[in-house]
Amino acid sequence: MKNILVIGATGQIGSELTLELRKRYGDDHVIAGYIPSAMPKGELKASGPSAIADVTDRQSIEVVARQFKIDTIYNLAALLSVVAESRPAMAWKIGIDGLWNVLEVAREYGCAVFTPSSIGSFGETTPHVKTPQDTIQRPRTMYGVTKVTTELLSDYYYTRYGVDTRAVRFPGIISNVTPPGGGTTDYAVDIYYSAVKGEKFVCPLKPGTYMDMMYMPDALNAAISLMEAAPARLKHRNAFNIAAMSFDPEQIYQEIKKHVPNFEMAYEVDPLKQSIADSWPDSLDDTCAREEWDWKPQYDLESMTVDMLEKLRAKLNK
Ligand code: VAH
Repeated sequence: MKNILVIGATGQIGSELTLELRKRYGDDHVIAGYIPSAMPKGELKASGPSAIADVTDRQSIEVVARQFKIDTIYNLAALLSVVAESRPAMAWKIGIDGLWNVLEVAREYGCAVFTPSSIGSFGETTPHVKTPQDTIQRPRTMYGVTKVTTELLSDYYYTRYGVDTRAVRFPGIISNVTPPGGGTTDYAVDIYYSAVKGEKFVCPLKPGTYMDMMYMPDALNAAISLMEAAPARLKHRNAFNIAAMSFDPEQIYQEIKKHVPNFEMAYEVDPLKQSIADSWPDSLDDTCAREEWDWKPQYDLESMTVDMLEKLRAKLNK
């Protein structure tokens, strides 16, 4: 039976991942790791155990690993791309000094580790369309620098010490539960909230800005399926390209308008977000994930939009 620690369990991915892992492995087998400034609340708090696990404090992770006999760590502690540009030192401290602590504890206690990378690990010189699994990665954002370093350090711990590290390169993730915080792709979540509230949406990215996106249920399934995959099949480890859909602001706007005919959108380009988005791929080639661990998304823009609007209407009507 697995005993799992989710570091960053109160974040956008962590909060839903923790609940999904509890469904699959049992509430008591999944520890919600948190920091005092972001305590678990609601269902996350009520559905299972939680403990302080500050990725920048190695001892706090070690105590949890020992106390709960942890054998798998999902490390989701990170600053996202826009915030990381304003706090580069903190982004490195959490992303890399934190990762070092996680990998050292994993080495000592025999834990498998999932630390996601991102399409943000690619840069201007990466082929933008159908970005290959193995290609140039020269990002110019601090977020991207931490994600490429995450991939290299995680692979190092696998090849040098045999630590079972695995990861995916997440695209922009769209969720109806926990709002995103400080990302370039946040617009693709905010637009649904504006539509449901009957507000005009002001888009920070210009038309034609294509990025890979994914609905949260697919993102959670990718992380868990990869960690359950037979190790012998994996030719890659850190990190797999995964893809579900690629769209620009105009396409997601038109898809929502099918359900909210009077929905309006205007453009007010945010230069930092635009420059980051322009440096990222338009679409990824995820053949390796499909071949090595049977990755397959369930949602596309049409089905995600139906579900997002339905879930947000229900949530906002409560
Ligand atoms: C961001 N949502 O925008 C995150 C993610 C690929 C996008 O890394 O920074």
